[in-house]
Amino acid sequence: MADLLIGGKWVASSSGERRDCINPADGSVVATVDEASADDARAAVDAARAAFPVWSATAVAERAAALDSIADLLGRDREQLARIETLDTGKTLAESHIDIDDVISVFRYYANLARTQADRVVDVGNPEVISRVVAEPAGVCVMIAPWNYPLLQISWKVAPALAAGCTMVLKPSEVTPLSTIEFAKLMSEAGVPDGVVNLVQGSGAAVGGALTDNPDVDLISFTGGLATGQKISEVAAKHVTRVLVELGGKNPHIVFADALADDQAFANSVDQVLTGVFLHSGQVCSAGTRLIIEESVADDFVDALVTAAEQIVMGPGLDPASRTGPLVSEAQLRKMQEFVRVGVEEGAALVAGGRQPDDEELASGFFFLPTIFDHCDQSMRLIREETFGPILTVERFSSEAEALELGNDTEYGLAAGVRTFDAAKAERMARGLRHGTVWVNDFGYYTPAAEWGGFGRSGNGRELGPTGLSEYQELKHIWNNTAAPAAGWFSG
Ligand code: TXE
Repeated sequence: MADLLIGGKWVASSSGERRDCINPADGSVVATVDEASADDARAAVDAARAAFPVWSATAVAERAAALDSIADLLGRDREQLARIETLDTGKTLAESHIDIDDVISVFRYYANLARTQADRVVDVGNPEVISRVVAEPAGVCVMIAPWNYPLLQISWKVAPALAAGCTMVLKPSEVTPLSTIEFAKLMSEAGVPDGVVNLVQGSGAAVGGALTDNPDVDLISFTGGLATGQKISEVAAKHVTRVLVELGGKNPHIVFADALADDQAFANSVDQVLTGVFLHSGQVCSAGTRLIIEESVADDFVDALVTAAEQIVMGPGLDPASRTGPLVSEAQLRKMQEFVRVGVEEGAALVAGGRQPDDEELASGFFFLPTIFDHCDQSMRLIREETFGPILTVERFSSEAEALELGNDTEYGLAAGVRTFDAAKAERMARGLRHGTVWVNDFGYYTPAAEWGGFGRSGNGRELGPTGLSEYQELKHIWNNTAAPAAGWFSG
């Protein structure tokens, strides 16, 4: 089977190279796929360029119908896609189902939004002039996705770009390409013309490099690590290519004492702090990795967290008993081990996890126990750097001002949580936190209709919501003078 989609044809890599996809739960090879070359990447951009005049001129109603068809086909293939996502990423099947459902709702949302977009009429003070601002497709887009939410992240880019009339080249993470390959197979069945969506999977340096260092690309949309985002932005600047980057976070979850007023509130807070950080083994850009808790309740709360963290059932994602799966790769496992070493060296108190589980049956997988470090402070690497794994740090505060200062003391600014039943305090905190999403007495939720993105080094631009569509559009002002007199400037 050839796994690269270029100009509507499934082709093998021009270099003949292939790459193994590893099941993180046991280290076995799940599949072997074509590894694109830089030439393949350039050919994919050419194919997207060739398809642009057709797709950009297609009626919006037709484009919206294609998005709805994609949603239908994703619904039909939901089980198969969820299984593939679990085998490739390690996440539990329940999480994969949630991902696929989210992908479907994103396609539905943009199908509907595209249908309701209207030109903006501008009153220029002259009834003879019809002045309109219209949205045109941005052009040929390159979509580069990470490995934690492969299909979900790419869909947040593909759905609005298709709705806008753009053509594109997808590059999933080389670690988890399988669900994106299956997704691309649905394009022609959904009525998307050949060349509109192209797919080249392969390494960041070779394939990603050839896609981004290309003057024929109009827009790059990237989700991944900060260092890679910086590299891509530099390359894009050379060609003045538009760049949208989502680069992760170091997200505070702030708990005030009043949020733990009774047993139920206490239990809910423990549950949400735990879920916020340990879901998908912490490999979530918006994971609540920094617990910032009011001093007076900190000891009791941390004790309860440790007890609950030690009860989390780890196992292969396909086992319905597993509540969390392994890390995505051996590289991420090594990274967690290094962060634990650093945390201990820096003087943080390791109170839970910090190592692989003892269970022999999990020994060949990339499992890492939910880990908690108490008594952390802002000087630590553990607090400042994105760990992107199951590591929770604990800091304490004694005033609202201090809580806000700690919450904002990060170069990132993606998401934050605040727990308090004092409505005025909640509002002050929500407005004061310099993060793209703030959850009050809840954590982790988003909706296709609300913008997602970060302040600071969490990136630029927004995905989802109406802005998620306009990012893939260029605005054009059309001035039509229906009774234009001579300008008279030079002709007297
Ligand atoms: O990501 P990379 P990695 C963070 C997280 C993680 C760290 C590194 O902290 O530990 O990043 O993960 C492609 N030109 N996040 O190394 O390298 C690459 O092939 C063009 C946060 O896996 O950023 C893949 O498709 N593309 C995050 C994508 O970039 C390049 C999700 C992401 O890989 C490239 C994942 C290049 N020069 C990791 N180099 C989030 N924001 O959710 C790599 N790529």
